[in-house]
Amino acid sequence: MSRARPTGPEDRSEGPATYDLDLDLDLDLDLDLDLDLDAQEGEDGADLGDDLEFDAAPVDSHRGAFGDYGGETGALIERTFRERIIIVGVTLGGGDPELTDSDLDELAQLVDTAGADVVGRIVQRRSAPDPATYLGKGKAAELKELSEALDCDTVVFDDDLSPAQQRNLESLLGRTALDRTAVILDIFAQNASSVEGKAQVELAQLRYLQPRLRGKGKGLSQQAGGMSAGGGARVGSRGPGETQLETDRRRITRRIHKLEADLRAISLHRDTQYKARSRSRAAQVAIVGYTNAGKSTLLNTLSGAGVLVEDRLFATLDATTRRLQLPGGEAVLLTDTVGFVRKLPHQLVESFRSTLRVAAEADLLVHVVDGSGPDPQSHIDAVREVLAEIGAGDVEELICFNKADRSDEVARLVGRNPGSVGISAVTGAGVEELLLTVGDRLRAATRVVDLLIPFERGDVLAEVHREGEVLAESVGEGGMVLTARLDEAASAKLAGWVMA
Ligand SMILES: Nc1nc2c(ncn2[C@@H]2O[C@H](COP(=O)(O)OP(=O)(O)OP(=O)(O)O)[C@@H](O)[C@H]2O)c(=O)[nH]1
Ligand SMILES: [Mg+2]
Repeated sequence: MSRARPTGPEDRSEGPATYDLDLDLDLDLDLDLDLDLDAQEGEDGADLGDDLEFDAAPVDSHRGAFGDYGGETGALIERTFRERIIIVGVTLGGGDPELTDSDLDELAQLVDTAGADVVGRIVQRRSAPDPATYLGKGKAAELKELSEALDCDTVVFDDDLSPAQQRNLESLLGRTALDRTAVILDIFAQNASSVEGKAQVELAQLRYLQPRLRGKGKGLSQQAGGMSAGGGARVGSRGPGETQLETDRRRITRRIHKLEADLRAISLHRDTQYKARSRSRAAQVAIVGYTNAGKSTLLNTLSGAGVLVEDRLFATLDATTRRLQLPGGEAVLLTDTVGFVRKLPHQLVESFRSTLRVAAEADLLVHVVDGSGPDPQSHIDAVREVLAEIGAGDVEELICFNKADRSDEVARLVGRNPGSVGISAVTGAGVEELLLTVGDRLRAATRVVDLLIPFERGDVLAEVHREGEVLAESVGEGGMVLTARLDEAASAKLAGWVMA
């Protein structure tokens, strides 16, 4: 099969047509990433729900530290052994139990990616979550029995638990109770490698942690102190609880402010680079999609970018940009982005907002969908939801069904979705057509105009070159005559010079 050759005529003299535009943020930001919140679980007694009478006896059976919000940043999970985990899903209201099941399949994959084993699952149908334990009382008791029978370390709920629910469940079960958000945050923490990525993930974790600081019943706090993954007895001292809690709160708040300031600085730096790139006249194309859809594989196939590709969720956290030449000769800047998932934690969306701006500011989104998966449409919907949340809902979107080498379903999906393309990012099949379509879609979003610029207006001449693609230029009467391809914004700015 033919592979895309991103080498255009202009570039032959300069070698390969791809340029490494990796944003090396060599700012001296003093990010101080080893957060040491050594006593963040202030001892505030077993603060259980008002109407609950749980047996909050100290727990001495469970080994897990998964969810022990330990002092080490990025350490929500115990990794010295594989924790045994029970996952829990609730179908609410008139919801579809099959959907709960497929959500739980995905949660199992997330737990596995985080480095733990799913040993059981429990589902329930309820009209609304129980305010105290999310599950109903009877089902919660069943969960406790199952936890003991399977000797599990941690239970993970597919939906968000409130800090109080989490606390109540832990007291009842004698085990760590977590939610999907915590697992996703944990995976992100494991995968973060750049300064910016680490800061973004840490910020999201702290925002998650902050309302849970008061979180643990007495028994568990003592337990956690003795078993912390990060080592050391963090919660050992029985100091005046409230005071310690206040201190911890303040430290977290300070740290959050510091991270926010650092990220603002990085974002400013990015703005400068973005402006420099805009001047390069190349259209911006962002590759977006569900996690594991094949976005990085596609960027690598197109540009030899060498981006990490793994059969693993959230392998990519940092945006990587490469310049490449479309078959029509025009240059585009192609950016690989972080993958999305159903119920992506809002803390992460918030923290990654600046990275994701690349999608909001793109001229075109190539939305990669795993066409071999069980339910591509639900992935498309989830991605569009996040895109809307980050202000990219209105950007032109080109749906690209991937993994055609693995499933015939891809061809059927393309047939059912006019305007979409089918590819295999691995073999390169269909990639040529994808690039042609990208070129067409970009051209459709621009228009070609003739401009007359007076000789003395060198500034306007420069602006046309900067903002548009000049196709022809000649000397006319009283000025330069230019034929240029302009996007909407540039057309508006230069409207005064357009020839009638
Ligand atoms: N069979 C097949 N596998 C593919 C194809 N494209 C990607 N994959 C595989 O799918 C897995 C995920 O690929 P990535 O490129 O890392 O996916 P991604 O969308 O960047 O994922 P995240 O960065 O985790 O969001 C890897 O195991 C790839 O080898 C394809 O066209 N065919
Ligand atoms: Mg990737």
